[in-house]
Amino acid sequence: MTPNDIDACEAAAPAAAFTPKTYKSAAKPIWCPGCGDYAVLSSITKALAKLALPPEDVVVVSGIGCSSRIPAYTTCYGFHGVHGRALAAATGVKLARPELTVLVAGGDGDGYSIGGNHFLHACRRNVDLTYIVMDNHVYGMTKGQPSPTTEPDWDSKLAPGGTGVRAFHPLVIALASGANFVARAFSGDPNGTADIIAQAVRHPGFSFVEILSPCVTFRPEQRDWKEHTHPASVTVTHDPARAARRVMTDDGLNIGVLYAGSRTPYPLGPRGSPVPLAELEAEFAP
Ligand SMILES: Cc1ncc(C[n+]2csc(CCOP(=O)(O)OP(=O)(O)O)c2C)c(N)n1
Ligand code: SF4
Repeated sequence: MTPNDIDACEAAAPAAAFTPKTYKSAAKPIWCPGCGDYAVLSSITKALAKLALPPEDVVVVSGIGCSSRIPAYTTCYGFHGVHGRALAAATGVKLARPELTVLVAGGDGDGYSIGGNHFLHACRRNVDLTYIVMDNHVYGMTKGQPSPTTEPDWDSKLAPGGTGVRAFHPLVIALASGANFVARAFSGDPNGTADIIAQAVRHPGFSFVEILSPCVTFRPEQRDWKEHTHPASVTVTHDPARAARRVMTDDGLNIGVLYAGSRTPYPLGPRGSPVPLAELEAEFAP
């Protein structure tokens, strides 16, 4: 074949199809057998295939935890950073490269304990990111300590009799802080979760997807989520107060897109005219 023949063949070939496999790296996940995070990884790859996003146009950013291993298992660009700082790193990536799709992934310990403050301000800023939290109500990687979403009476070797401390409510916090899209998903429904993630990516601004993802090792009873999760009986609302009232009073197991807002996302281009550095230095000169 001459180079011209090759050009002609390429022109005639259909555009490269994106399948979930396109986004799966050769690295083999080391999660415990049965961990919910396997299915979340699969949902992320299905969502990206549905959106037909070239892997090189997607960045997956995480902190530390079993769930935060996700970037290594994808073919997208990845950043596995420090514990609780994934949202800060992701915000920097999006501001520097607004044309990229930025997903942030991690656990409830990473996102709501050490990263709690960053979570509030990411919701407030409303930068166009998709934040996926695999919530198993425990620190899996460090062997079973209670997390902010752990039930107060969960009895374990590390917290005998339970912590007695009320659980954090991530969806209400997200709504109160300004997240522009709020959904709850369940890892046991990978197709439904993929659909929710795809909607979250498409929605402008800060999208928050809380995924119930069982830790079968330290919370084996979470296998029962399969029997108890159910589709939300209400349709999505655009009113944050209404959404907050609903999630404050629901059973914590209803699945679906619960809120879709219309706040203007944080502007990604340059803002205002930069002040020359010399001028600023002069102001602070002794
Ligand atoms: C600054 C810092 N503090 C504490 C740790 C220890 N640490 C690693 S992962 C983790 C919690 C992980 O829990 P979660 O985010 O819920 O993820 P999971 O492992 O359950 O997926 C902690 C406390 C750390 N790596 N760095
Ligand atoms: S410890 Fe829990 S969260 Fe971590 S891989 Fe095992 S099952 Fe998953």
